[in-house]
Amino acid sequence: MLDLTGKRALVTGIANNRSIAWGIAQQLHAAGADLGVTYLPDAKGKMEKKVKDLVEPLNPSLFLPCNVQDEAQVTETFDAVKKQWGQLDILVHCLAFANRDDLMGDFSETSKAGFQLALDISAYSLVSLSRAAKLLMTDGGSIVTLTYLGGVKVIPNYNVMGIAKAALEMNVRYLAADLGSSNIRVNGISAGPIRTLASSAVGGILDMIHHVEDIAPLHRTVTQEEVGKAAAFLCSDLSSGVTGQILYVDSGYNIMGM
Ligand code: 0WE
Repeated sequence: MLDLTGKRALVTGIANNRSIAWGIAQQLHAAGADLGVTYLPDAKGKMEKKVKDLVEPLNPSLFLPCNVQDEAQVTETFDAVKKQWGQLDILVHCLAFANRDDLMGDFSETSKAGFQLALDISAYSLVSLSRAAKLLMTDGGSIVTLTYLGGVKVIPNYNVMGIAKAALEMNVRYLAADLGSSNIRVNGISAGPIRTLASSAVGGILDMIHHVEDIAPLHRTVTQEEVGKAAAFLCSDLSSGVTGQILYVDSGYNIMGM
């Protein structure tokens, strides 16, 4: 059985009740994990209130602001984890951002600043969080991130995020190789398109969902719960021999050529 009792899990990237990170947090909680939750702080504290109310039923032991663009906030987050738990078993990375203008139109128009922003938040952040997590994963651990097919194949308008996801997927492999000797596993889940805050801001997401329903072997989209269950597997001892992998949770869409 999948049992995460006594495991301490830090979950990033919950923005609202449609977040894939929320689906993952619920599954980790259901499996018995003790949760820490980070949120993206904003000037008015709206996100803090929203996420705090959402996660309250999961009784998180930690609720921390963490903007990964600010290295000091990453340090403070893991200082707080160390103080509360002493060690960490699970890190869930569900962070991505690109400027909206860079998720439409000509890819060749992507600015250096937009490129760097997308790569910083969506790819480099896995390196900085993993480096900090490693120091606390003294009994080994599991790190899971979220990726998308657009990092492997060209998806119209995904543009700079595709480059960021390609970098993220290589981060998974290099981090897995680096941290394996500490018995820390690093894996990615490549989720099919789901309606979330991030994807709803994208033009044509409904058309993409209908395309998946037509083409994918399961003829439907996946849910946050299904991604959460796969994440719980990758976080648990059931996947003890699995590292450096990208697990597709996409109704099988990625296998199709036509
Ligand atoms: O990784 C993503 C979305 C990531 C994302 C979304 C936004 C929207 C709002 C990153 N940055 C931003 N910035 C914003 O201002 N997905 C896998 C969902 C997604 O996004 C797409 C997709 C799909 C699928 C963008 C274009 C085409 C398809």
